Amino acid sequence: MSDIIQSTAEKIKKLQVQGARNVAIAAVKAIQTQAQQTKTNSKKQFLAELKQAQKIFATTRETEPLMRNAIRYLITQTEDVATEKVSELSQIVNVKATQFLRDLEESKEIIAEIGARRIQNNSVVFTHCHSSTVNHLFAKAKADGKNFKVICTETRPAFQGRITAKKLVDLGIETTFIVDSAARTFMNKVDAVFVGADAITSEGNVVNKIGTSSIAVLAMEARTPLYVVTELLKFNPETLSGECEKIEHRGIGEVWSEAPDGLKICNPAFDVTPNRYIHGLICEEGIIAPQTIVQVIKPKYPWIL
Ligand code: RUB
Repeated sequence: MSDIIQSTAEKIKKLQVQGARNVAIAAVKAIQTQAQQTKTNSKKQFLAELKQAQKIFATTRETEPLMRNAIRYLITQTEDVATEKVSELSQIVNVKATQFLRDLEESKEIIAEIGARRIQNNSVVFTHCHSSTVNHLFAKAKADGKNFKVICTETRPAFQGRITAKKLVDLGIETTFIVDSAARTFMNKVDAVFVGADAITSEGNVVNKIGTSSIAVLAMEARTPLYVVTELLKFNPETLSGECEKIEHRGIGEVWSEAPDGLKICNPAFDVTPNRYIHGLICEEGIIAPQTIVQVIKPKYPWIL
């Protein structure tokens, strides 16, 4: 197993690489590098090495179907080619990985373009955690000349909201940073909520950073639309056949590093927002009802099902 797989997996586990997109991109790039450096000398060995990497990445962060889909795509594309030559297989991985990353980048641009239209001039929007896709949408709205303010939660326990806040300040967007429990206090002053996604189920329920579902309830109570800003490839195909998306539980030290002995601490990283709380999924195919995810994904990414 090449070092690049181990070291990338470690970075993902430790949140040095954060957010579903960045996690998937890091895993794809690591596999691409491994394929270039491979010392295997048969197709069987080459595929076994890819599958070993797939196994390692699957244990890094459980709730990341974009990463799983990306790796599965690379493996099936490689399995399907007729050649037995390792040099050609390694070239296939290179080409497919490059293409996958380019398509992902293109989706991000399309999503930002569509989503930015839902930010009204002189409005206030709300976000939670750090989603690179949501941030890109905000950057696009700003570049389009929209004047708007953002309210951003700190996002306990790992404070990913600080990443969002720093980036928004750098973009020159007026941002107010609040503790998670202040969300209800501010919701009445908000015109729209934009959050990212880690996973989408076949029913159109969305798994995102812990606290998202509470924010969705607050948004509904305040009649504020909540948009999920996401690439379609965060869909988990296993949910179609009845599997539930697994919710990652992280170390308790993230919550309280010097907790008293005997205290039980629980640290789920994500929660599920049911489709009825979601005004729309802003994805590369447009703004869609979450319940239509399977219909929309089928023609676009038939390989995923
Ligand atoms: C990050 C998180 C983000 C999604 C979407 O959680 O929940 O909202 O991953 O991000 P963590 P992106 O910090 O635990 O990875 O839009 O960048 O894919």
